[in-house]
Amino acid sequence: MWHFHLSCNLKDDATIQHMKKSFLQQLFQKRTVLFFTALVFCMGLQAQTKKPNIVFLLIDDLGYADCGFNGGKDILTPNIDKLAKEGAILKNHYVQPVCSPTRSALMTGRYPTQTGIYTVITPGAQWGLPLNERTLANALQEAGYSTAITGKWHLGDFEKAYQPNARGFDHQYGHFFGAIDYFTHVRNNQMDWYRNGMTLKEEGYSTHLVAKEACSLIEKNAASKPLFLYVPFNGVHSPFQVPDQYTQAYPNLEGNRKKLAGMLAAVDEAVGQIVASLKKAGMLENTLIIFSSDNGGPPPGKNTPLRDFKASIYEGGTHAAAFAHWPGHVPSGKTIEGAMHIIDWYPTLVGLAGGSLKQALPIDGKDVWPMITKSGKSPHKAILSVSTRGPSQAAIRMGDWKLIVSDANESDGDAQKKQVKKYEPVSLFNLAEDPGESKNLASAHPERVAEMRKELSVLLKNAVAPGGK
Ligand SMILES: [Ca+2]
Repeated sequence: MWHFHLSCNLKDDATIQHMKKSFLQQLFQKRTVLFFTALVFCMGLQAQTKKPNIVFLLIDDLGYADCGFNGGKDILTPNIDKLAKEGAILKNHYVQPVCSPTRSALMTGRYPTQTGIYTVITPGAQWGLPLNERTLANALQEAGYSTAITGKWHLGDFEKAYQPNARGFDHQYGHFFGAIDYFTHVRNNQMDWYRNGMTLKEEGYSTHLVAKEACSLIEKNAASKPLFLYVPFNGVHSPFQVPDQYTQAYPNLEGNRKKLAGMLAAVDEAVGQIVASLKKAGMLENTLIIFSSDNGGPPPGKNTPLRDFKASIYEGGTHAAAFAHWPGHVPSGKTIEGAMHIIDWYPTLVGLAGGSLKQALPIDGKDVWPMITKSGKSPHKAILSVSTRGPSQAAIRMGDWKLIVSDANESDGDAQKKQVKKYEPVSLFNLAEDPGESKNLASAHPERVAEMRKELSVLLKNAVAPGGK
């Protein structure tokens, strides 16, 4: 101001008025710029601290190589592929070899060795996810989320206390077991279709119904609490059933492969509808979408180049097609090579939700957010895969190496029963050079085998007995 007055003495009135005006304009502009800069900064902070919605799409029995984004050639999955391309492909995302153990691992952040869920919980079973387990839905509910499951639970239903509404879900819709009839929703002559634990008689193809409920929950939830929506589709699990319109695009495929193509096309359409609902509700920009299979595909699913199928602890059983999508947060168009397990989502999602990880039971999973958004490096020294037979048949991955120790020639519930002497007592593979696990290098690397066996025995120490026994 002082300099302004001094210089003004040398000017005529018009010039002085102009300079005054110009100075005030500049001052106003600077203040305006400062104000908006501060506003944008505050909005940025608010955006950073705003809790993301979480939509977890779990596909049942999807083959590793059946979607276009992961090498599939003969089935059209445009909606899934678009999301994968916009997000980051999780190239080494491990799951358990069958349904219930993967679901319990996701829900608890703990390996089957801790929960006792090594194998499938069958209809009428008098057991389920132990009631002392805290679920991902419990943790997110405590963090202020509204929580919903639309699809397959598969963690026990024999008492209300085991059903989703008692395990942290505000809303439940869908079925409690696997392999339901897609049209009648019956399994073993019993209706397996519920809303909030009450049996429902509904017309419709289950993939359509699961998507419709998911979309309706998204649209009702808009501008309300942050949402955790768990969508475990029963597609593309057998029985191979789909409305004819979905198979018409596949004149070159035959039999169950053709049906599977149609079933996956219906799931792809459903994923597109869910994304469209998130967009319509104005939620897409603040939603983390995770996509994974619950285990490798059984035939006629394809797991190329991985060895074997569902129910196996070879990669074809436990290595899932997966990606994460969140605009501006998950890097777009990237492939993350670091290895992770589905147990990792528990601490990762609870962390993103600002929830508490303080709990009585120890968590095996690790926060993979730094890996996904920055380093690409796995936080794990070792990742465990346990067979449906329990700890006597297990695998461990450390870096590029995988060790399998087995007490039997086959896995239980083997999807490729004709194979005999499938497992040797000890096998070692280099997955970087041999992703198809064709060359057992155990005898050539005795020291590595000893080191990995030691690590495996640490992970299997104190393994609990199988549930239901
Ligand atoms: Ca499955």
